[in-house]
Amino acid sequence: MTEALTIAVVGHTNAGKTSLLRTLTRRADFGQVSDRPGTTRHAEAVALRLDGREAVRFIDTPGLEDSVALLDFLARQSGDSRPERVRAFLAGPEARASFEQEAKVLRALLEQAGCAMLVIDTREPVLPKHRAEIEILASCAKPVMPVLNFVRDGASRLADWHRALEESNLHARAEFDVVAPFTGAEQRLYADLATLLPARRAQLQDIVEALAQAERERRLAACRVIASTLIDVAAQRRSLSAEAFADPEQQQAWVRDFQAQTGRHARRAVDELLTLYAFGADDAELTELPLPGGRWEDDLFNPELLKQAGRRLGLGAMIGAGMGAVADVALAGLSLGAATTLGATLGGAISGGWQPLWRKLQNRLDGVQELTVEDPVLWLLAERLLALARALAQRGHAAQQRLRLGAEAAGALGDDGQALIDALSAARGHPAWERGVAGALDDAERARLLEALAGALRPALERQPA
Ligand SMILES: Nc1nc2c(ncn2[C@@H]2O[C@H](COP(=O)(O)OP(=O)(O)OP(=O)(O)O)[C@@H](O)[C@H]2O)c(=O)[nH]1
Ligand SMILES: [Mg+2]
Repeated sequence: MTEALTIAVVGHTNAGKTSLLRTLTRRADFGQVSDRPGTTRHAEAVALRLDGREAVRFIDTPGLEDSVALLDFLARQSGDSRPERVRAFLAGPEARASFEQEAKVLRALLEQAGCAMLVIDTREPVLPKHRAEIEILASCAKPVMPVLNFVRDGASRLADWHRALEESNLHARAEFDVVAPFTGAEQRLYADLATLLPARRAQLQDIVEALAQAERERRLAACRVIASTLIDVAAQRRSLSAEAFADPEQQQAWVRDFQAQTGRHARRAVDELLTLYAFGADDAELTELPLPGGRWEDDLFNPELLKQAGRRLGLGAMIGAGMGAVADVALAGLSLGAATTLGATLGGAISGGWQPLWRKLQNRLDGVQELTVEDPVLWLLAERLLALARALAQRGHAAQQRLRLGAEAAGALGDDGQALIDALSAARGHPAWERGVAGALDDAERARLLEALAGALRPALERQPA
């Protein structure tokens, strides 16, 4: 097996070296990231693992500080070639004194790495210190791949940097925004690296393919998470006896419990999506996904949002049509039925000689009230989980800001929504398909519906938001 490629990540302090590594390795917990200069103090390795093995070994390094003075110092070292002069410097006393930080960087590049990624904050003007940095790195005689960072920032001076790099004979380069990476930027980065490392071409091509495969698998897994949750909620059904229903307090508690249970299904999906995209479920930045009107999962029963979802579903003012019977119960998004659907399901299964038992059951169920969710709730839930999955797929693991999902969730389903809702109606007759209930049943039929729904969700997940 080919040995993992080792890449030293170098550059000026605060250029985003540690941030780049968080994003490339999907490790939000790697190293320390801060606006303070000189955050990373030592060279530290971190691996990109693909298919269970180390594909790339990165070495994060401290920022290069006094590059102009160091370049001058290197020129005065003894040795016939530039790498020899760097070695002489590393063996000398200054590598432990005034150039201690720089020595750590050069040692990592010269002794451990096969190449360097030079991270550049493109908001900075090109200064002599940057040119000196490039000269110093060239002295190590290893391929250097500039990674232009902060390219989405309004202050980015991209054209100046393109020119400066070409003047320094660095013709390959990658553009990146570590906080919000462009789709495919990561794969392009490794593909471009192959032009600098021809001997590693096949290995880098494998990495590109493994990354693409991992992305496809994550996307499919995300669709399955969403599909399974939609089945849970479509299947969700709770009954209440006629007497209990007559008591307003019990009735309201029943509705609240039902809504809370829907919220728990939604929350589980959120947690699973966070884990899938390697954002910790207890990640402080993501414990809340603030939306107008309160907590993410409570909002699923927000009457105004439901009305909007109902309009997108072509239902007009239909929402809550079943609520006329109980004006004192807030039933936005919920349907009330006298256990008829459950009766129908049992009725289908119990035939012939079972008629007497069936009649008994029917009597028992008489007067029993049932709650189920209306289609707009499913629609809203599907839209939000899709929007979340999309946002997570595009989020760099260096992102420092809390993820905010707002109005862009509306419309996430596009034209695929109606078919999805129609397909979900199959789950309504199967209360046992709700995970977590007593007697929950994950049968082949549920699995088939799950796969069909996941397949239907995929185009919507792959579509880039406008
Ligand atoms: N918006 C945005 N912020 C970024 C980007 N890259 C880095 N940052 C921020 O820039 C600051 C410095 O990032 P670090 O990753 O700590 O930089 P570094 O190069 O490792 O810095 P030292 O360890 O001090 O040498 C942090 O506040 C990051 O959140 C980017 O592409 N976009
Ligand atoms: Mg750092």
